[in-house]
Amino acid sequence: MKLFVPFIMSDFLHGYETVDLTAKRLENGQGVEVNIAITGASGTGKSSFINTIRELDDDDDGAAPVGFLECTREPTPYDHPTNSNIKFWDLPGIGTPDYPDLDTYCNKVQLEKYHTYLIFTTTRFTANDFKLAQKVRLMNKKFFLIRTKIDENVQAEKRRKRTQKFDEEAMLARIRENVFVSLGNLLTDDQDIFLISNHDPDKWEFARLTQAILDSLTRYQRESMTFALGKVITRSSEDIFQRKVHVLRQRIWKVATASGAVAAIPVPGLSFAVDAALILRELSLYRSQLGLPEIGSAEFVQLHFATKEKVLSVTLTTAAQLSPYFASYAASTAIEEFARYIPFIGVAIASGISFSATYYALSKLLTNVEEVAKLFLKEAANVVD
Ligand SMILES: Nc1nc2c(ncn2[C@@H]2O[C@H](COP(=O)(O)OP(=O)(O)O)[C@@H](O)[C@H]2O)c(=O)[nH]1
Ligand SMILES: [Mg+2]
Repeated sequence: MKLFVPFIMSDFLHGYETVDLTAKRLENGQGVEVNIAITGASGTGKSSFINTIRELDDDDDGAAPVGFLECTREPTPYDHPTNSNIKFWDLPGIGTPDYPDLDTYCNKVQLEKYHTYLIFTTTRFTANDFKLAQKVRLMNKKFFLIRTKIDENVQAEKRRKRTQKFDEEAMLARIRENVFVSLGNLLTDDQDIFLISNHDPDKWEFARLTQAILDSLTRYQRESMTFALGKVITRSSEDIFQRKVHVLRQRIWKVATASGAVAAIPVPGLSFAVDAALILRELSLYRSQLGLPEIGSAEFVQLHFATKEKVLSVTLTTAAQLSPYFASYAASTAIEEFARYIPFIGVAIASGISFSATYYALSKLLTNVEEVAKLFLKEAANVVD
């Protein structure tokens, strides 16, 4: 236990404020705002993209209106349904009556306030798109060029080449090259061009785009944004799944610190004090983030018996069910109970034990949820095939 004492001691010397802050940050990265600018000419699929990444249908409540021809528009923020700190800003196109030129546009949409810029285009890359890209580069910020409606290109090309062999890779390479050339020297890497369809987020480069957005954010922003990605995207990309595991694992020490500071609730059967509610809440986050189905849901009911059992094994709801995860810490309980009677140092040692026990339990729980989620995804994929 000695290992943890200096760490916790320094936390105590900093007072309870750091702990309060940690507890607040634990709430899904609340308090960190992420503004993502969605821009480009009208009809290029900006609103559709916002709906797709939020996993909403176009006619769902709160979805961005899709298919509206040119209309007077203000920049409109769309909150992510589970994290209002993430805002996708549907920006109007430059050259419309209210935004006749780039300067007016930049002032009205407050171009400098965004963290990441996505410039949308379909068949024609316009002069305004070019100017906007130039402006973002001048602000020393990153932009991505999004070429939408790839599904339509694929369909058209297939129709045309009915009798010959259709080479999708070659067609995609051609589209990428065209966009890259239109950008002059504004982009140095053609991998900053993303070929997507808003109607098929599990195809082409939709998943790669979501990853690139994450990469462009700071660590705290990345955490909120990663958690905001929904089931469809998580399940369609192994990479996003692994990123979620990674972000959840990085959080463990923060949760353990918060738990170490409020050691209060004994774990039944172990006379052992940890913040069980905090651990159970975190476990529930692991399950929902890694895409495990709710017990009793249609998806759950269809699973094989063995998989059901596994899903149930990580669906804990009471402090008593956590006991096995602390079993190897039982031996140090006596030290903790004793240490409580020694002021200050005693609190630090007691907290140290809660910290390490919580850390240990969360690591184990996350590993288990990861394993079960992979098993579940494999089974779900087989059902689709
Ligand atoms: N086939 C196809 N149609 C799309 C795609 N993205 C958007 N659309 C359609 O294009 C039209 C304009 O889309 P919208 O999102 O309103 O464009 P915005 O004006 O840029 O916001 C709508 O009819 C959409 O359904 C796509 O990736 N593939
Ligand atoms: Mg729109």
